Amino acid sequence: MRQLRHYTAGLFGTAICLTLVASAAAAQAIADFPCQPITCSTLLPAAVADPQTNDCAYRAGNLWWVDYVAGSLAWSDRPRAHPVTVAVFDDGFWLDHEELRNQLWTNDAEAHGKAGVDDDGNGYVDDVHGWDFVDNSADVAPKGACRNRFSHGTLMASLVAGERNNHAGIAAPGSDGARVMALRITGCDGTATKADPARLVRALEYATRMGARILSFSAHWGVTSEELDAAFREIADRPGSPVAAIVVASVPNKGEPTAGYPAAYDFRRIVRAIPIGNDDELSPGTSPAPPGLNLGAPSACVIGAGEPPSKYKLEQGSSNSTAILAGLLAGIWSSPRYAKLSPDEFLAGVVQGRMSKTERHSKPGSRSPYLDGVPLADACLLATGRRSASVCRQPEAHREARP
Ligand SMILES: [Ca+2]
Ligand SMILES: [Ca+2]
Ligand SMILES: [Ca+2]
Repeated sequence: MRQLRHYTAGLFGTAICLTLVASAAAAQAIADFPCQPITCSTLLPAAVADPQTNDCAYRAGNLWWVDYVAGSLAWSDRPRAHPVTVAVFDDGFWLDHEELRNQLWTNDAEAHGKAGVDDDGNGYVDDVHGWDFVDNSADVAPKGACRNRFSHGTLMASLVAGERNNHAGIAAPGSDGARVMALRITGCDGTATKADPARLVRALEYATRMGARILSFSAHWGVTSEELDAAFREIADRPGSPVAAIVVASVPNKGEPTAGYPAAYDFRRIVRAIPIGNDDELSPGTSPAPPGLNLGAPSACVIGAGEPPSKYKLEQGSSNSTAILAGLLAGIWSSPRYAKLSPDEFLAGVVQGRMSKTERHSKPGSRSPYLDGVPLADACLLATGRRSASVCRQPEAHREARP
């Protein structure tokens, strides 16, 4: 059995180096294992008797990371009127993977426009589902060594919004409430492509202009620039900003001395993903993070999309925590109860006011019916500033779900 507990790759350079979880060569993505019980998924009970959810990984009890954050409570019986667009800043992703093809943010003007024409006049030609800021192209597919192979961004997008009830694979917390925008800002994972700060600024501007309300960074970097700082400040800090959004930033867990950017920004609208292993413990080697909205989310023994169109991969690392958290927040924020809240209102009233102060009460596998965002008290998320998993470390306390 592979030991899958805590891991993320980390690399800081003197230039901005985007670092993604290195994994491409570690294991070949295969199609059917999500449907077979996997022994690392033992924190929570195995089988899930849930006739309303047909995804085999969920039914096989392999989605501990969904139950751990009570992700099923972010699901909905009815289509969400206002899904939350989650911009996935990564190495691109495979739009045609079975977990993603119905979960994409779409630029309607381009989708119904003319090829070769910038139909919405936003400066990007044929940007239907996002943009490749590395090669300045509408083709957001992973490239280079990731061509037709596993890509980090594909896995991340699936953990944000992997489609529920498609008779396949996983069911992500953001399945019903999140739509993913593909922003390719770095090359294939493991290559730590040096990124141009100006490129990141352009990608940030694009994301917010096109309506992304959550920006997910399963990447971190060591050096920034004034322009990049200013762009993040406008999005994630300034009160009343017209481009206000929530940034979800990974806190690395490979012993890096600092969390890196964007987690290092002390901005009001940044939520940091703290990696929790499937032993219910804080991932060893997790970097120190500034106080603020630091929320624990699963990092290890996580299954997500692999090679297109229908393969899957088992992965580990704080990248996973970030994407899971981004999808969870989108799933909750998009519910009718909260959809009209501003980013600041949502963070103060829901994330800080409720999610970060409660502990898990649900008996795994016995979730409440879909309640469009409530009760959030079931979410096993960590209190602000508490960088331990203590509130979740009660395996004997899998109490009955409250009425
Ligand atoms: Ca356009
Ligand atoms: Ca066009
Ligand atoms: Ca699925």
